[in-house]
Amino acid sequence: MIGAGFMGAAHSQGWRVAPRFFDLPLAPEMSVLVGRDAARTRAAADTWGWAESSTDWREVLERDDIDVVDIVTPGDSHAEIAIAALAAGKHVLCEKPLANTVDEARRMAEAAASAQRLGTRSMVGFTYRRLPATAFARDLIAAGRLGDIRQVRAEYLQDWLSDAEAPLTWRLQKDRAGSGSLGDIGAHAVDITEFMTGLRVTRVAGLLETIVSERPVLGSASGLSGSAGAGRGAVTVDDLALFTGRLENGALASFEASRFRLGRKNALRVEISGSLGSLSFDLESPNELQFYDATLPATEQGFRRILVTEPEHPYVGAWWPTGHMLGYEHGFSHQAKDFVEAVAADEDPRPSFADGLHVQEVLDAVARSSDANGVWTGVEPSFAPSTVPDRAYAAS
Ligand code: SOE
Repeated sequence: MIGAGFMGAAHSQGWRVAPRFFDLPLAPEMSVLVGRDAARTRAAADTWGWAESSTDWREVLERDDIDVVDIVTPGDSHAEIAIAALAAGKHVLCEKPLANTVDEARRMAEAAASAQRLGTRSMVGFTYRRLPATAFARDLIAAGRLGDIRQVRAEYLQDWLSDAEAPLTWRLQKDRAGSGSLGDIGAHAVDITEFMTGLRVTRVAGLLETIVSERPVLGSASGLSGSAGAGRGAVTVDDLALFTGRLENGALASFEASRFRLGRKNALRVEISGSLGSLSFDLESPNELQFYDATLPATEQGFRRILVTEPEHPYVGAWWPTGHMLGYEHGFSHQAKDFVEAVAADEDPRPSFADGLHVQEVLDAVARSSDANGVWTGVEPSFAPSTVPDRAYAAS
């Protein structure tokens, strides 16, 4: 695994736990954790369960005993590491968003397509697809329970930047993170919409806004690029992304990504309305799905809360007895499980790098729309080796 920050901890949990709950066809061995600082990486490796640590990812890619590379670094290094790892014949799991630019993402998707011909697999870490409730929502929609999809509202709301004195970090620097709320959390809103509905976003119109343009710099510990010393530094990404999307069936979707919605801590919310019913999900209540079934008699209609905690629900059977809750970290175990199973079965896991490229193209179209004062902008497909709708791929 390359990268030793917050996502490193989350992915480590996934790799460590998945084989203990799921009967996997291959046993993942947590070999090497790679980070920039030798002492901190060694300590993280010990805490998270990696056998070795290193500060040189290139050297690690040369090793014959490494089969899988998990990339959890900031977006500015995804392309270089992923392309090198695929060229070295390693299966690659890469954190979202796939890259910082469409160009990088396209090169990654091309590398993945070449590697795929040699049996080397790759996948993007849109982990929220792998919660029981979101996977079950996808199943209900694929089974036609909502009828024709007519409207979607998808938002990802956090508030950790509301304090104008919160420090500048790499997530607020365009050269490191690519974009702000748009790529960090808006990418999830786009992916979960496409995953649940099986419909792609084809056009967008939106606006990006930077609400606090300068923040305190905390010195060398900040992980900032360039020569940012102490003092204040510029925020070079969006804080708020608001956009409308046209789905491929003609339905409209509204999207919001903000890290300034005070009180909303991690609210990835999706509400999908069709001709036969509606579904609503909120990550702040991750085990629940609200389902409105308009085929019931008018006297019995109403949103009902489905607790997605039964062994019959996706992924749940491997965990606790009926009715016991799962949380944020379980998505990472499910991600590790699905990835290992796909590798063992010689299949391409989803979301593929081509899927990740498509999300990048949506983000890019939103940025272009915003630059043009919110005009409708086409999502330009630059490369499409894998266009199989997700529901055709039995990920759960
Ligand atoms: C930070 O905003 C962050 O950790 C994102 O980077 C993740 O993708 C999201 O799952 C939670 O919030």
